[in-house]
Amino acid sequence: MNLSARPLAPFVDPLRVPPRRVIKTPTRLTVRLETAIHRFHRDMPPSRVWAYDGHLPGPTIEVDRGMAVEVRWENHLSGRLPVIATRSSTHAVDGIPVQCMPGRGDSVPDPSAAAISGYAVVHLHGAVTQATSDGWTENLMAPGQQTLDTYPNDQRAALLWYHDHVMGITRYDLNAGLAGLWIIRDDRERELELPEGPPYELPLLLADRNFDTAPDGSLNGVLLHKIDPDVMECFSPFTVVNGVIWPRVEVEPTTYRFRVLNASNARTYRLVLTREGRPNNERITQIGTDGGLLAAPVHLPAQGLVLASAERADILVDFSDLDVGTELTLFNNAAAPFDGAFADPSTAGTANLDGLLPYPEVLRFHVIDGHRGSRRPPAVLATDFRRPIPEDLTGCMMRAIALVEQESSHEGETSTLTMRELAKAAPSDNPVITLVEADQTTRWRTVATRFEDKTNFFPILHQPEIWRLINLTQDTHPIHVHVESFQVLSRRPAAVETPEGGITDSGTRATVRIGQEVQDGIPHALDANELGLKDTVRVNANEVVDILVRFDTFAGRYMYHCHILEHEDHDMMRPFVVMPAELMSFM
Ligand SMILES: [Cu+2]
Repeated sequence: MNLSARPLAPFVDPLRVPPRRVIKTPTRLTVRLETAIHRFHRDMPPSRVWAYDGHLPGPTIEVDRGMAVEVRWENHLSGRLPVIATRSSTHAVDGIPVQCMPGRGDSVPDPSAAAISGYAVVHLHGAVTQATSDGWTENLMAPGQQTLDTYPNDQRAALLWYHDHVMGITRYDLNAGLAGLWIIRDDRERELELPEGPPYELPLLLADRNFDTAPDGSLNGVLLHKIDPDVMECFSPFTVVNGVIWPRVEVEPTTYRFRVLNASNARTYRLVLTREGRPNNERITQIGTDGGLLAAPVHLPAQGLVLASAERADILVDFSDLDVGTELTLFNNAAAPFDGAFADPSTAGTANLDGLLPYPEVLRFHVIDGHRGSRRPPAVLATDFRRPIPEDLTGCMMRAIALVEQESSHEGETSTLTMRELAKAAPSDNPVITLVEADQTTRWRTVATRFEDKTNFFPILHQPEIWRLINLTQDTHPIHVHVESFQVLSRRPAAVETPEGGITDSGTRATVRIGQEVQDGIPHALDANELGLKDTVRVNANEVVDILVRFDTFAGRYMYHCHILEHEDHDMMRPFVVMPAELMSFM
């Protein structure tokens, strides 16, 4: 197989903008989950997909803050899952990793996935909603059924997204197409006179996809979710932007606002804009993140804009100095699986087969004639939050969660990833995770490993808490907390020791030295674009991340989980229940 020849021509299809539903008054909408036909590329046959209102991505709901929207989600999905899910018995063929290759090759379709018939549940990621409208993973809607959810939208302006959340099969339902954008707008954003709506504000929903091949080797358009024995996540070779593989975007010589979301199952993107083969990220300014505006505009990190699954960035790109005819190309420069290691942006545009990145292309900008002028962002953006100071943290309850990979005891079975909730251990408890931090040593026993284990986290309304995420694995996990944004307090290196046999079904034995440098090439520090309000945070290998959570609006049962969908489906998800203080004594 010749990977240097692209199986599809890059940058030939124009960028599509999903249909918009702009809402200015309290409204009831109907959105149909439908089987539809979708064309991902001019030169590939159309694909069967599952999509909201038949569009991939679904319609973008744009709503002013405080305008409540009721959505009747109607499930009209028909037929079986429009994705062939396969598992290969080998990692590489002729030295090329199977995940880099289009087509199923020798891999075998999974009959259980082939029987999936369209159960769905919709979650609005980033929304502050009643628990009953949060898309609890087990509250399913079968084809022919519907649910009515209420979204108050009483929260700061931000890019949210709605997507499927079915227990155990979220990875397939998203791969099939069930995702769409939801934008909340508010007065503060309008005071800043930021571009609003096309042509100067455009969403970019990124996702990697693979397709099956016809006997002649050409792509036949059938979606393919492929895993192999060494890599439990699905990493696909083609980058799709708003439903189009490697689109081209015509831009006038002015400032554009792009609302970027990584909606991939597992792939982390490190985006590098290039001009004539050189990195050109200086023309990008980031103004917002998952939870909306940052306090001040920031430059991108030196290596590029890193977005793991579910992370968002609100960026301004200034094309005003460019001649008509100039081309700029956006590449992905992140290896998969991703562990947080630094990558030199000058390598952007090169394939990396070991890093499961055969085609680094994302999209290309063409500068055309039109309005010329640049728009600098104001120096002050958000004024409604500040970074926590030490006094804010005094007396905060701290909860600890270990991210753990447990190898299967059965030959040939993939590992299980779990989020292990920890509690302070008694002297007699064994095994424990020992946390060593400066001159302090604490011991923690494991109190939950699987989703079905008993609920341990009952955060109290209005009381801030520190959640400590301890990564005992060798990969990055983007951890998402439902219902309210949090602030990331710190990202620190950690030397992790897990003795042989230290990880069992119910117990965890490890020593974690927080703050001890590890020679791993990973910059264990917070980037400037992580100092805003986040709902998903990357926890890299050899790392401990502390976040400050506070639930201020709704009591009820919610979830937190890894947003690598193959991990979420294989048990990196746990419930928590927000409680009013006055009810705690009755528990
Ligand atoms: Cu994960």
